[in-house]
Amino acid sequence: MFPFAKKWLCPFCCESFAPHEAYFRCTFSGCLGRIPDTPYSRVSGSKDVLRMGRVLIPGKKRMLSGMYCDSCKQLATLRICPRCHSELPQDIGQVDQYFFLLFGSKGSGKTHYLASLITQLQREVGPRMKMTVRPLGEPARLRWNKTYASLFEQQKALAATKSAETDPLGQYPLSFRFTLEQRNGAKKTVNVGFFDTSGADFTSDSAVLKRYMHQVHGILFLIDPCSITTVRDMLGQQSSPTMTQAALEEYPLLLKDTFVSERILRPSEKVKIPVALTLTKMDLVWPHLYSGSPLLRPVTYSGGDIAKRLQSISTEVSSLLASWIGPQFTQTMRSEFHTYAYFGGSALGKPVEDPYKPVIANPLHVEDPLLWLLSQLHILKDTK
Ligand SMILES: Nc1nc2c(ncn2[C@@H]2O[C@H](COP(=O)(O)OP(=O)(O)OP(=O)(O)O)[C@@H](O)[C@H]2O)c(=O)[nH]1
Ligand SMILES: [Mg+2]
Ligand SMILES: [Zn+2]
Ligand SMILES: [Zn+2]
Repeated sequence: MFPFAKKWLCPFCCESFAPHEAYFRCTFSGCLGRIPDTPYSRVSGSKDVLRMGRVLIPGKKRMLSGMYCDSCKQLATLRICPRCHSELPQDIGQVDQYFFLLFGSKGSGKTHYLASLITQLQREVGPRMKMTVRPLGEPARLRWNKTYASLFEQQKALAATKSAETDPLGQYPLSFRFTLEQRNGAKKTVNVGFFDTSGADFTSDSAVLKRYMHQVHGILFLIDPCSITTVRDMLGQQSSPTMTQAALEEYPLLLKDTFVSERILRPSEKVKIPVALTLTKMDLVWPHLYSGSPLLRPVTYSGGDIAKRLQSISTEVSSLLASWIGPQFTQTMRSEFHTYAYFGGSALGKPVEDPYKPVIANPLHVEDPLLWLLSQLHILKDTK
C-alpha cells in the first residue's frame, strides 16, 4: 500500500487528515522558536502547558518530506498530527489503525479490564499466539504505566476514571501496536486504540464522546453481572448496584442511539460494527456455575478458527443472561446489532476486599472478546 494514497488516522486523537495536511515539528536543540503547545499537553495528560519544538504548518496541497523552520531555518522532518500535535509513527499510512470502545456503566470494570487484557496478551496469550503488544509511542507508554500497569506491576487497585469533561485524557484513545505472526510466516502489524472513559460519560450526552463513534471499529460492551437482580439475590449483595437492572436492559439501546444521534445509522438499521458483550467480575458468579461450564476453564487458542472456539462461551453466556434477566435482553441485542457475541470473564479473579492492600490479579477469559473482535475484522485470521 502506498503510504500517501489514502487519508491518515491519528492513533492518538482519531483525527483523519490527508497526508499533505500533516504538520512538522522543529527538533533542532538550538532553535529559539519553541512554543507552549496546548494540544500536545492535553493529549499527553500534562497539567502544565509544555514548551515544545516549533509547530510548522505546510501550505495547501503540497506533499512534503520536511519543512524549513521559520525561526531557526533548520530542516524539520518530524511529522505531527495537525490536531493533537503528537509525533506520528514513521509508518503511518502503511499500518492499519483500529479503534475499540470500552462501553459500560460507571464501575462496570472497564479500566481493570483493559489493564488485565493488555497484560494477559503480553504475558500469556501473546507468546502462545506469536503476538506482541506494546504501547504505541512515548505518550502511550507513559499513560499505560501511570494508569494501568500498576495493577500487575505494583499490585495496586486502579482508580475510577474521571469524566472526559474534567480530564482531557479521557477523550483520547490509548493506542497499542499489535504484531502478529501469521500461519504462512508473514508478519502483520496493526495499531489498536482503546477508548476507556468514565461510564458517566455515556449517559451525560457528552459531545466529546460522540466524536469517537465515527471512527470506532468494534465495541467491548462490558456489563457488571451484579446489576442483575437475580444475580444480586443469588450472591446476597446488600450494597447498592452500580446500575439498576432497568437501566441495564436499556443499555444496548443507549449504545444504538448514540450511532443514530450521530447520523451514523438510521433508527431502523442495526449496528454494523462487531459488538462483544462481556460480563465482567465473573469470579463472583463462578461458585454458582455448574462444574463443566466453559466459563470455568480457559480457551486454548491453538489451531483453527477463533470464532468457532468461542461459540460455546457465547452460547453459555447468552443462556445465563436469558435465565437471569429473561429473553427480552437477548432479543434487544438480536434486533439492534448485526454482529455480536457474548463473553464472560474476570479481570481480577477475585474481589478487591481492601483497595489499600496488594491486589493479586488472576484473570480468566479476559482476552476472548478482543480476539473475537480481531477475528471479525479479519486482523486475526487463524491461530497457529
Ligand atoms: N470481583 C471483581 N471486581 C472487579 C473486577 N474488575 C473490577 N472490579 C471492581 O469493580 C470496580 C470498578 O472497576 P473499574 O475498572 O474502575 O470500573 P470502570 O468501568 O472503569 O469505572 P469508571 O471508570 O468509573 O466508569 C472496582 O472496585 C474493582 O475492584 C473483577 O474482575 N472482579
Ligand atoms: Mg474506568
Ligand atoms: Zn526551529
Ligand atoms: Zn492526533
